[in-house]
Amino acid sequence: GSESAGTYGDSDFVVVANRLPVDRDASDPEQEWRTSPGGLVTAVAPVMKAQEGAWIGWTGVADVDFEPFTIDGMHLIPVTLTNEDVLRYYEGFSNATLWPLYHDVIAPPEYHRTWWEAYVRVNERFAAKVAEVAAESATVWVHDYQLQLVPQLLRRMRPDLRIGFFNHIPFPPFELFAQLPWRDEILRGLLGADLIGFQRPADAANFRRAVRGRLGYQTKGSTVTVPESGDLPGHSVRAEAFPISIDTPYLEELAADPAIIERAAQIREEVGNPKVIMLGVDRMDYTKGIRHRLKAFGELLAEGRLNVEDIVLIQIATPSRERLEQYKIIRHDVELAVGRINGEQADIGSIAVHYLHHSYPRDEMTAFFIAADVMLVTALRDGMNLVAKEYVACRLHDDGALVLSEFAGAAEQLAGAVLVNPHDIGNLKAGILEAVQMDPKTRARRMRQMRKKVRTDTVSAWSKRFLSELDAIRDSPEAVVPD
Ligand code: ADQ
Repeated sequence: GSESAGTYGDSDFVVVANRLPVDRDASDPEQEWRTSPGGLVTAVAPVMKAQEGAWIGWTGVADVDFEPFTIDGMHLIPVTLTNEDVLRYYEGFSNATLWPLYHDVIAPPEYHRTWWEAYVRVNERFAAKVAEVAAESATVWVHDYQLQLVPQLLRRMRPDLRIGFFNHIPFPPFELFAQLPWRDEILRGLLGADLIGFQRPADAANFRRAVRGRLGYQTKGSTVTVPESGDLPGHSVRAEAFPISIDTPYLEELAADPAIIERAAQIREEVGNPKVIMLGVDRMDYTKGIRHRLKAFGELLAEGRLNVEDIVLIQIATPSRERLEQYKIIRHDVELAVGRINGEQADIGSIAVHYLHHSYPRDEMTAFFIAADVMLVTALRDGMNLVAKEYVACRLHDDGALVLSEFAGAAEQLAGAVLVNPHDIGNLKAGILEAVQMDPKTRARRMRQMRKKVRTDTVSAWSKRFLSELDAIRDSPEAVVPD
């Protein structure tokens, strides 16, 4: 903390994300908080605990003000969202405008001025909270597409801060991004950061191209030069790839736990001890390619190329964004497809698709990963996809095969996977068959290669690399404070 500036806060490290890493335990009469699952949480929680910093975000409960609290060694600072904010900023602009636009317009993005106004208002509220709690020259790490205006807002209020931004989802090609009525404001918002991280080099390149094309700023390599404007001095911003990863040592520990291994054997028994268990684990989202996966599997069964007595598919789909129309549609389509396949292909005692629309604790999820001979990750577009990496981390005996979409960021990292184009059902079917029939030696070689990757590139290596690059960019932040 700082002694010289009484208006500054105490936190030297601040994480800012739409959601705090907690959920209300509805079954608990005391209404306690518990740590919640999810990509971003899985990625950042270990870092937060190690740093003893502050995390600013929404609790998930609308219209209620909460006091800051501490859980699992993390200092959490709630930002309040009203019901209207949730509808317009979160479900609207974040998840019905930006999410589909940034995922190749798989679903049509909706553009509404009232949603944009709410997005601006909520981003301002987050930025003001950061400005209040951050110590002088603190490091602030802003996460994801819901908060793209925070870097610039923060730079105006607190030019002493080191600001990093990480985008967890893809950054779209310029021709798609250019649809956004507020494209320039979003680019300027992000450029308030000192370092902007993306999942893939292609995402960083898309961003820099949009900056050149829309704002006319110069870029050289990964560096963007932002000229001075009004009362804001010019500065440079680095935009480059930092592919996110997982807590591999922790998952390996779980995968070696005798109770979890026993549970995996039990799952195998319970689904009828088939020759092959295939697994899908996704949020119920139209970007994940669940329908395409089911179509391919259904056709393989119908054509007799796979036999329902030998193989089952376990499809776990976590409930997600359930009030949005596009999410009601995908759930309906998935459930229709599962019902069809089971109706046409299954028999008493041999179900084809076990469909589970729940969230599971990490232990149970690990047991599923251990039980699965073939993992199906068939996203139509995905920033990274942590599930692919989690499956690999849990295969301690170098067995099992991964079918992986070339449109997931993970495809550039997991060279041992069977890569597929999920839009091409023929190709997807061929990939599934290849994985099912792959001989054990080939499986072992390919899995070993992928395991090596997730053992080196852990989530802690990821955050260390991001934060040390951020440190290096502004090692003397005092120099930029205007007099
Ligand atoms: P997501 O779209 O949520 O993340 P993903 O990367 O697969 O996608 O992360 C999902 C996480 O939730 C995984 O850790 C998974 O194990 C867990 N999970 C999924 N279903 C579950 C269930 N039923 N029960 C319990 N846990 C479940 C976003 C981006 C991704 C990017 C991450 C991290 O869309 O592309 O990889 O952020 O940056």
